[in-house]
Amino acid sequence: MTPATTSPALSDPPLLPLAFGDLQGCRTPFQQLLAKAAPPAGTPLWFAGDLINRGTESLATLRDVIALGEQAVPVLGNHDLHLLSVSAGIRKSKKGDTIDEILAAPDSADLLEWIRHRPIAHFDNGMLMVHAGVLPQWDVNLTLELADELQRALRAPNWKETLAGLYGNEPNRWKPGLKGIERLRLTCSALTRIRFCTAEGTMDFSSSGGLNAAPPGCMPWFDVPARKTADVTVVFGHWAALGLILRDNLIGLDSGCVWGEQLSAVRLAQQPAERTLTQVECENCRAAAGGN
Ligand SMILES: [Mn+2]
Repeated sequence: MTPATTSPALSDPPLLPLAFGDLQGCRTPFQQLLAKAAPPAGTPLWFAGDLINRGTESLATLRDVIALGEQAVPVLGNHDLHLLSVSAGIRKSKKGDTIDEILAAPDSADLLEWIRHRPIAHFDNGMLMVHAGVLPQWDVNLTLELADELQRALRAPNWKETLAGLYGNEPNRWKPGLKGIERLRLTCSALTRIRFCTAEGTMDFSSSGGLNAAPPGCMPWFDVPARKTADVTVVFGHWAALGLILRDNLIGLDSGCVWGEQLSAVRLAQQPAERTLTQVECENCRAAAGGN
């Protein structure tokens, strides 16, 4: 006879993160989506980058995310880096940008400091989040190592010099021997800008369209055969023209909120069947005509 057992006080399972697509300053859809998804208190809220720009409420959106404290886990996107570059005098503001209100805020320096110290990649429980994508030769460990190099460079005293050196399309292909600013630029291009590349992982930035707009010889970065991050689930944003994409090992979250489409959030269960999608429609959140 087995001794009677009382159920041990099982600790509650860890809360599954809820991952959001690119907010881009669309505060009302964000608040609506958060209310609709109604995650349990303390749920980690992941953000796939580009918290700000193009939408009408960049400053308030940024403040909302910062107010979440450690509950918020954002990675840096190209628009977030663009804001830092404009603030540092490295780049000029573009038509359609909605970052002036952040730059003009009384606590602008604190806001920019917070952005500059966000990670470039985040990995937990088999989920790898980056803003745009990864190169096929990179496994999770190498991706995190390269992201760490880049985020440390952006936190160093000479961060402006680094940031100024991150712009440009070359090198467009990974080589283990890459060093210095070229290595950082390649890392930044892949993690925050990539959409299409060749089977060999050579990035092509000429198209921001959907699957039917691949440059000759190119495919989406995630469809490269034998991609070394295929053994985890990659969570990303950035590619509004692609729209929401849900595969067992791939979660593309930019469903074009700022373009009047939807804002999406996915509960990041390990088992694909247990993942849940919540969406809200987005209207009138884009500030003015501008590029992507
Ligand atoms: Mn982006």
